[in-house]
Amino acid sequence: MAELNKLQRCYHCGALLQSTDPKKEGYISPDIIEKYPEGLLLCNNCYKTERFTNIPKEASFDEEYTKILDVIRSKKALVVYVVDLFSFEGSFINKIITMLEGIDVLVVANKRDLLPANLDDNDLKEYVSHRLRVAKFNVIDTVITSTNNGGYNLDEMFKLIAKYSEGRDVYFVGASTSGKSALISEFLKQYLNNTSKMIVTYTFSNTNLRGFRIPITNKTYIYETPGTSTDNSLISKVERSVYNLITPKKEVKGKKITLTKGTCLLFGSLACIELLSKEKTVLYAYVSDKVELKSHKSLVGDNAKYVANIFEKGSLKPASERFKSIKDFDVYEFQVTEDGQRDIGILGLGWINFVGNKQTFRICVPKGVYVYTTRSKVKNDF
Ligand SMILES: Nc1nc2c(ncn2[C@@H]2O[C@H](COP(=O)(O)OP(=O)(O)OP(=O)(O)O)[C@@H](O)[C@H]2O)c(=O)[nH]1
Ligand SMILES: [Mg+2]
Repeated sequence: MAELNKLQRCYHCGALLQSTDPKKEGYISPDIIEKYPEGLLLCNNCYKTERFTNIPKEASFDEEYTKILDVIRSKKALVVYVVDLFSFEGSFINKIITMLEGIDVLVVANKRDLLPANLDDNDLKEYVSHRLRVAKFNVIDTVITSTNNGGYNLDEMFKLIAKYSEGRDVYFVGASTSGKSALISEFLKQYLNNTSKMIVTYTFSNTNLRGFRIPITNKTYIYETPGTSTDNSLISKVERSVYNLITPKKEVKGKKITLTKGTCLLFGSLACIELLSKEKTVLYAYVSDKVELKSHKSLVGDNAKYVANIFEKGSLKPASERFKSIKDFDVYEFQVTEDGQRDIGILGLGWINFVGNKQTFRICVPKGVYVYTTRSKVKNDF
């Protein structure tokens, strides 16, 4: 029951949440509180009537893809796991992790150009490897790359693939838009075919899934697999014009902002993070430079109006035609329990970095977009 202290009010009707009397206003089932201790949001009644999706979720998984993973497993192939450093949290799909258990994974952490130039690559490498190992990937090595601006560490990546493939097939796996095709096209620029086989577009057995197959010896190949779903990312939820604005094209520099109790930070007309607790918090926001960042006084107490006022008019850019009314948004509450530098992120949009000090944040995002909190990827001086 102590958990109830965290929950406070239902974000839709504003009733005080309680789990003692189902007939009274603000009732929330105790099992929901136990299941989602990160903090929630809606009384049972609002949950039922509004059908809010209030669970941060991972991307969906295409069952056909298991057929490719089965082959990778049976061959004990080398997996080149491509992750997008800007949208790193989109890289974790439980089913893939489970199916690749015990398989050697070379991690290619791509889009280095989007992170601050002064960041130490070794720290980044350590961060990425650690996170993937904790997720139970069998990481044998990690390389930080970029295909932009003439390429970064691509030769090192090619060397590592040659080193670790050891007569095995190699599969490029990773979320859609992580950069697999871009990396393979860089590979092809320096590739010399010394085999009797051809490069083909290959259809994976018993599937409709296709990708390049490039011979590396007369018996082994590099396979490009289709990207896994990013349907929990903002990039897959907004229209093309908005996608182009939220996807950074160059180095993302942290923008320093101070939040005080009851103020929120707006990310265009797409999301907002509000500080509910009293500790003044300095943060650095990492988003595309096309996303307007603005601090705003919260309209506490009437959430429907609060979100509507901010997003309905779409006055800050970018704004999506698909997300305008309160019903189009999910609202989460995070209570920070860890010390040290933390991130709270909105997948596909960016993240904030701050020092954990038991703050409570309320985060409002387009429905179905994954919101996460982790130890920080890019550290700042506070
Ligand atoms: N900034 C930056 N953008 C990159 C980099 N590599 C790829 N991109 C861009 O990211 C987008 C997706 O790249 P792709 O290579 O098509 O990604 P993919 O993994 O093949 O995606 P799927 O085919 O959907 O699985 C494109 O717009 C690329 O230009 C990089 O190193 N830095
Ligand atoms: Mg591709």
